Amino acid sequence: MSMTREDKQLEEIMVADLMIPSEKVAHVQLNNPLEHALLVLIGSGYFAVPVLDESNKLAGSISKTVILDQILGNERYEVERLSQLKVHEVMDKIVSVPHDAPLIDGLKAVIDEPFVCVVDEPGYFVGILTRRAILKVLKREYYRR
Ligand code: 4BW
Repeated sequence: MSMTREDKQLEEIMVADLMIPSEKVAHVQLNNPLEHALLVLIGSGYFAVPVLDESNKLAGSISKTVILDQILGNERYEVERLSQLKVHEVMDKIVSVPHDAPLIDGLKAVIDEPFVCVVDEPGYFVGILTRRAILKVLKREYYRR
């Protein structure tokens, strides 16, 4: 009989056990205009989302703040820049964790960031690990012990 996530001890939980799989993660592509990225961010309600290349490898992340900074001119928002600039020109670098890393590696990564991207061995994006997912496991452990 296979062990469910709930049966596992904290030390046995892997990043892949807790991640949101890639098909459920809102994301954008390197060559998308900022206009598209802003629509995805507003439509999804998230503050920041991962950026992927054409082969689904992780390239970075983009946030509402970065986009607004880019279009802020001296006297007005230069909204025309939303169609002129591409995501790869303004995105942030991002850290990632391997899918088979232990939970503690994911926990360390989400101390400073709200989520961390999860990659497989060749570097393909497979999902994200959020603060929320980690905090839920820690809460369960708190009451179990
Ligand atoms: O649309 C939402 N649905 C739910 N259930 N919760 C949401 C939603 N939007 C925000 N939240 C909550 C979550 O608790 O607010 C927190 C901060 O959101 P954020 O950062 O600033 O947009 C959320 O915390 P979290 O689940 O630990 O997620 C941390 C960050 O991970 C989010 C967002 O940048 C990213 N993220 C989470 N789920 C995602 C995602 N990015 C893309 N696709 C997803 N499915």
